[in-house]
This record gives sequence, structure tokens and C-alpha cells, in this order.
Amino acid sequence: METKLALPVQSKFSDEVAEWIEAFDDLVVGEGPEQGAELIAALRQRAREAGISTPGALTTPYLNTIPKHEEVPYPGDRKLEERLEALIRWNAMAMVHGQNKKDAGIGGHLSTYSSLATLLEVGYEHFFHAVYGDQPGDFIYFQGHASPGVYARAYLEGRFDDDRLLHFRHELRGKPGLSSYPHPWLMPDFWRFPTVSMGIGPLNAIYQARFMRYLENRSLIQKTDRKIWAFVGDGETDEVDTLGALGVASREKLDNLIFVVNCNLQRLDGPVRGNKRIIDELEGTFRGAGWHVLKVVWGGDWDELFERDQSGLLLKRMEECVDGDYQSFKAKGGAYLRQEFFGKYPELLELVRDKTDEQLENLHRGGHDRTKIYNAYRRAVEHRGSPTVILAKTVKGYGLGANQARNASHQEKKLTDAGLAQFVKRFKIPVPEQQAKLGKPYRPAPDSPEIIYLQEHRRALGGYLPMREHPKLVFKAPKLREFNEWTGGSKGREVSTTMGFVSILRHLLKDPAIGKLIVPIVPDEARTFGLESAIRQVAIYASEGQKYKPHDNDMLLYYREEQDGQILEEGITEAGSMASFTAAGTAWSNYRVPTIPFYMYYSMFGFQRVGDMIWAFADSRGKGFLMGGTAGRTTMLGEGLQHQDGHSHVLASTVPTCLSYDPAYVYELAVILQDGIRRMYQEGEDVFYYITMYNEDYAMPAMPEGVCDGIVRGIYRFRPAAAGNAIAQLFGSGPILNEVVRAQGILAEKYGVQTDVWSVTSYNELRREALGVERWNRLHPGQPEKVPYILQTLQGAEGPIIAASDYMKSVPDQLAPWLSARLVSLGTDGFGRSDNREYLRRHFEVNAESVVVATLSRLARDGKFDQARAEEAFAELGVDTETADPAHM
Ligand SMILES: Cc1ncc(C[n+]2csc(CCOP(=O)(O)OP(=O)(O)O)c2C)c(N)n1
Ligand SMILES: [Mg+2]
Repeated sequence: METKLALPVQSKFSDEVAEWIEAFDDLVVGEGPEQGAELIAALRQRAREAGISTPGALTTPYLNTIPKHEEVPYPGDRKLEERLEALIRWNAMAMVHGQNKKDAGIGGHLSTYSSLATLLEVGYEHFFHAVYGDQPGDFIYFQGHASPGVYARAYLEGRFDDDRLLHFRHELRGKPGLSSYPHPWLMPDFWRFPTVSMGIGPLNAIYQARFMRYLENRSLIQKTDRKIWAFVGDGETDEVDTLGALGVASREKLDNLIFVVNCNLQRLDGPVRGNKRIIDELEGTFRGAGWHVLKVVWGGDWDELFERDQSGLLLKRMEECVDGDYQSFKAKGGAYLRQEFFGKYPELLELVRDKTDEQLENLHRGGHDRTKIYNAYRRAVEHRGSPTVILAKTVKGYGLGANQARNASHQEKKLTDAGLAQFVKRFKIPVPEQQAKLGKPYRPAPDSPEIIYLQEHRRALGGYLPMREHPKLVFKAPKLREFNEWTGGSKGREVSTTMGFVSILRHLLKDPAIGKLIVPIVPDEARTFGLESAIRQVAIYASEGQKYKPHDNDMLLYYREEQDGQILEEGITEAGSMASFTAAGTAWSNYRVPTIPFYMYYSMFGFQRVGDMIWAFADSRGKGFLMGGTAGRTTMLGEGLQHQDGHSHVLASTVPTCLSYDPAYVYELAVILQDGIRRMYQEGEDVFYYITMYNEDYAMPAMPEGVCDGIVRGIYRFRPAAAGNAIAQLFGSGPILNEVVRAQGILAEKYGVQTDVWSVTSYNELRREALGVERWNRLHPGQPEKVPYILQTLQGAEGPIIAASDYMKSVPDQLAPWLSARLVSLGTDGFGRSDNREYLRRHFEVNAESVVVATLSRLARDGKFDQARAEEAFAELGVDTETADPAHM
């Protein structure tokens, strides 16, 4: 069949249909592709009117999206670029191999980068901007396991010397090393984004692109053409995090976002979709989610075969094969391909009769073809109105000889000596064979044509990548006296720490200096936290403004959305909110804009739900406040087992840069917030905060004199024994401090036992400080011993310590090494229940009565209180000593 379009018709049609096709081709040739698309849309519309169902297909034939006749020629010097790529491949290989020879088992990966190399190189040579004017450049989320290739390029660029390369995965040898994977914490001048935990990179990239728009729309940064590139593994797309937020990107029209999925058809164990084709599946998923999809399946050497094949048989055969087949074709070589792929149809065998097995073996996949990649990237950066995904078909372990496309190739760290010798020979790397076997790196002289080329291209694009900045922040934190309203107490009015927080937040939003930098983030819980007033005050960010008249617009606190709104109302996604928190908490480095995120959420759905993202946030040197709302196993009443959090403080203690606090009163909260802003933004410390806030209302006392230091360090004496001479010490945190104060009263009035009450705002901080002191003592046995803060503070405080909180016993238990046998921890171990606070606290044994019982019991054992009187007291207080342990119920 004749056609005027450059691509031959590849399917068989009846004469009547063929006429329609011809008419369609005429239209496209005469009027352009848009008209062609319009016609199809009109036909589909007509069919729908007539009640004919024609669901639009989400997938297209297993071909490149960009046909050959639409390609532009490759603008680079192909020869030099191929040479550079070979050198980078060699150095990546040499680095990993050499290190494993030296230090068996140290690890590293080769096959991920080997499949990704050309995709990265085309970007480095032609697309990845390091700056946009005086603005930071493109952001690149690298596949974590491809790090050796990224290091090898930096080595060629002269950013690392030989010695640094020899310290790959050796970070503890007194010299700067190279971290296994992208970690800003470990290489703060180099990596921007931690990506190696699969799924976190793509999810963060989407919200990064969205946050970039947010900053632009709020005029906090200038609008640029800056792009966010996320390189994603095809196996990685199985993580719900990878695909779960695709809709956000299309809804927000994020044309600043480009995903490149490295479809090497393999994951760690074997094929990603042995029985299907991952590219088809992803095409459907992304297109269905509204993304612009570009498939880069076949390399240029297939074009000739497609042109020769007038029957459409080649495509038919391609679509018969599944990824398991494609893997074998690459693992088993040219003769196998001829027999198993082309051999199925005599016409196809004929098509490749003039090709040698070696030529067949070298038929490239699209992701290894510079021209195909260049054209896709060009389309992607020019595309407007939606995010783009490039699905690039590659070979895992490309060029690694016998390891190519094998199931085991992911973990290949060492090639055989022969393999290495072969590589240097084949690519003319001037390393002697003996040295090659040891993995000697090689870099041509700075004035060699290839290095000059590489440097010129990077210069033209503004410098090297990846690169991370840590600008010195010019920032003045508000003074504590500006928080007088909250440190002065609630004057008898009953409020919760959550309400206190929201009013502090609203105050901060009004601050002329830092107000605009505050980024409130909520996953559909604004009303839970009483944020309606803030919504009215600064509005919810909506990239397209508010296109409807809100039903409640006649109310003062209506649901206000604005294009320059300040609140990120994320909907029900803790992972997405955490990604926004990450973008905002690292903006001080990425955009040089020190935004201060306050992410407010159900504390139960924080650390245990998105703990890995919090870990990555810490790695990213993020700053900001995680505000765990509706906190506490007994204070969050009614909701039961899935909602009542009694352990987020245990989990928070595991993150090295996370300072966690469990304040009881609003003045404590004010002090912690003020100090946090000062430490993170004024002093530039790379830490962040986790603060629990509760929904129990009570009168907030005014701040006593001289407690600020204790609040931020973790403990202060809140209420000394009324009659002096305390014989026991009571610790309380969060709202349980009120129970402890009540216990103090009962103990004094009913049992004549004097106690001091302490507010413990952070066991985690107290422990960290004590550990630091202990370590110093351990390492300096000849010097006078230093005393941890907790012991300094408790100097002269007599008797047992009863510590109660709305969290697990292991939270206070952290201080056991310093409080030895004195400490009795009460806490909320076990699953929550639906009931009210009174019953919950009795059940978990953290109410005032339980504190009294624990105190008397302990004093009785110590011989300081009559045992029989203690047992009598239990009955008086209504404590059932034989009830089951809530920890196991
Ligand atoms: C959350 C998480 N789970 C598991 C791993 C372990 N892991 C590292 S690489 C890998 C396979 C990656 O396959 P793919 O995404 O296809 O990347 P490729 O190496 O093939 O380019 C796995 C399972 C990880 N890094 N992160
Ligand atoms: Mg893969």
C-alpha cells in the first residue's frame, strides 16, 4: 500500500479501510500532525455520540515515539563523546573492581551504570544546566546504584583525583572517600538528593518540581527553564512511591519534570516483567496518568531494517516477544538472535541475511543510541503543559562482556582479569594489561582533545553536576520576647498545645521578616488541628487559583485557595507531604531560600509510616519542624489501636539529626520553636525537629523564671515539693505532666509523701548529651570525670524517680544508665483502645493514681514507706493489682 507519510503502513487493511488511511495520511502531510490528531478526536467523539464504544488505547506499537523522519541530527562530536563514555565506563569499572580486589566484599555496582551511561552522557554533554543565570541549575535525581559512573565522570572532569577514586567505599581512612551511593550527608558538596532507597527519588522529584512552581508563584524565586530530571530504574517502578504521585505531576502541569526510566528489563533477581513488556505497561500507566510519554526502544541500526520490511512483520515479531525473550537475545548473542527472533519467519531471516552474527549482536537498543536519546531529551525539554517520561530500553550490564543481561549481573562487582584486559584493548584505554587487571584508573591530559571537549561542554552549561551548595544563611530568628503572649500562660483559659501551636504559627506567618518563609504543610488534617483561621489568613496554594466559588464563601473562615497561597494542603498522602517537607526543608540549599516548613500530621502516621523518607530528609540535611499532632496513646481519645501513638518518640530517637520534644505546656513549645528556628536558620545547624502536640485542653501556666535552658536541654524542675524535703522525684511529659502534678498532690495530702515534679521535654536529648559525656569520660580516664546534664540537674534530688509519659516505657528508660536503680518508668506499651482519657490512662497505668501507686510501692521496697500502708493505698486509689498487663493486651 502506498502512503505519503514517511513511515510505511505496517498492517494489512481491507481496501475500504486502506482508503480511509490514505485520506488520513493526506491530511497529515497536507495540514500537519495536529490536524491528524483533531480528526481522530472528532471521529471518536462522533462514535461516542452514536453509542459506539471506542476506548482510547493507552499504548502504542513497540516502536520509538519519535519517527526517524522527525529526528534532528546529533549535534555533538560523536567520536569524542563515545571516547569519553568509554573512558568513564573504564574508570567506573576500574574503581569498583580495583577496590574489591583490595578489599574483598566492599561491594559496588557496575551493571546499573553500564545500562545508563549513554543516557547520562547525552544529558551531561547537551542538557544538564548547572546554572540558569544567577539561579541554581537543573536538579538531577540519579539512580543510586549508578554512582560509580557519576564519580568516574567527576574524575575525568578533574573534580576528584586518583587518590579520591581509590577511596571509593572507604570513608573512614582519614581522607575524603566516595560514599557508596548518593548521600548529601556524607558528600555535602556533591550529592543533592539521596536516592538509593528505591522509590524515594521519583516521589521526591515530583514534589520538588511542584515546590519549584510554588516558590515561583509566591515570587520567592525567579521563574527559569530549570528542569528536574529523575533517573528511575524499571524495577524501581514497582515501589508504590514511584508511581503513586504521578497524578500530582500531571494535575499540576509540571512540565519542569522529566522522568527517564532506564528500562534494562531487569531488577536485582531477574527480569522485571519476564512474561510481559515493562515498557508497554509503563507507557499505559504514565499516559493514563496524563504524562507525555516518549519511548526510546530501538537504536538507529534498526531503522534500516524497519525501512526494508514493508510487511510489518518485524514489528509483529517484536510484539510477540516478552521481556524474558529480550533478555535472552542480549545474553546469548547474535546467532541466537538470528535463530530465535528472526528465525520465526522466513521473511525476517531473509531481512538479515546480509548481516553477520556480530552485526546482529550489536543491533542497539534505543537507550544506547545518542541520536535517539538526544531527540527524546529535546522533545522533553521543549514540551509544555505536562510532565514527560522517557522510557528508554537498555541492556543491563551493557558492555560487561559475559555479564551482560544475566540474571546475576546486578551484583557483579568484579570482572575477570581477561574481561578487563579485553576492555582496555577494545576501547584503546592506555593502561597496560597488568595494571588493567588491578583496576588502574586512567585520565587523559587536560589538554587532550577529549578532555577539552568535555570541559567546554560543561562550561557552556554552567559548570559541574551534581553539585550541592551550603550557603551561609543570613537570618535573624525572632527573639523569645516576641513570644510573650504564649510564655505568659493562658490566664486560666483551657487550651491544647495544638491550639497554642496554631496561634504561634499564625503569629510567625505575620512576621515581617520571616513570615513569607513559613511553609505550613498538612495532609488533609487542617481542621483536625484548627487551622481554618490560617487558611483564611494565608490561603491554600493552588497553582491555578480558585476556579469555583466556595460554598462557604459567605463565612469568615472560608476555604480559600490562591495561586500564591502559602499552605500546602496535600490531601491524604503522608508520603507526598513528607516529600513537600523535604523540598521545603532543603530549599535553603537547593534554591538559597531558607523556607521553614511546619508539617502537621497525625503523629501515628509519621515515623512508622514514612520513616524511610524522614531518614532521607536527615541525609539531605533538611531543616524544619515535624509537628506530630493528636499525639499520645491516651490523649488521643476514642480512636483506638490504629490512631493512638505511643511510640513515635522511640522512632524519632533513631534519626541522628532529629531533635525530638514532648512538651506539656505552650510556653515550652514557644521556647522550643524559637530555639529551633535560631539553631537551624540563624546558626545554620543541619538538624530538624520533631515535636508532639496534643488535643487535650487545660489551663496553660505562665513560664516560671529560669527554665528556658532546661526546656531545650530536656528537663527542669517544674514544681518543687510544697513542704520541701522531697523523698521521691516525679517526671512527667506532655499532658501526662498534669497527672503527675495531681499525683504530687495526692502523695502529699493523703500519704504525707513530699515529691518534686519535673517536666521532661526530651528524654532523647538528655540521653544524647549523657552519651556524649560518657564517651568523653571513657576516652579520658586520666581526667576528672564530667557529669551529664541529667545528673547535674538532679543534684541533691533524693529518692526514687517515677517517670510517666504518654509514650512507651523505653522512652524514659533511655536514662537508666545514669539513674541506675532509681528509675521506675510508666508508659503506654501495648495496643491502643477506643475509650476516653480517664479509662485509657487507667488502663495504661499512666494516670495520677498509677503514679502514686508506683511511688509508694517503690518507697515501700526501699524501706521508706510502710508496706502495709502502701497496699492499703492501692485499694483506696482503686488500683486492681491483679489486672492483666496492658503491654500484652
Ligand atoms: C527500598 C529498597 N528496596 C530494595 C533495595 C535493594 N535494591 C537495590 S538495587 C535493586 C534492583 C534495582 O533494579 P532497577 O530499579 O531495575 O534498577 P537497575 O539496577 O536495573 O537499573 C534492589 C532491589 C533498595 N535499594 N531500596
Ligand atoms: Mg532495571
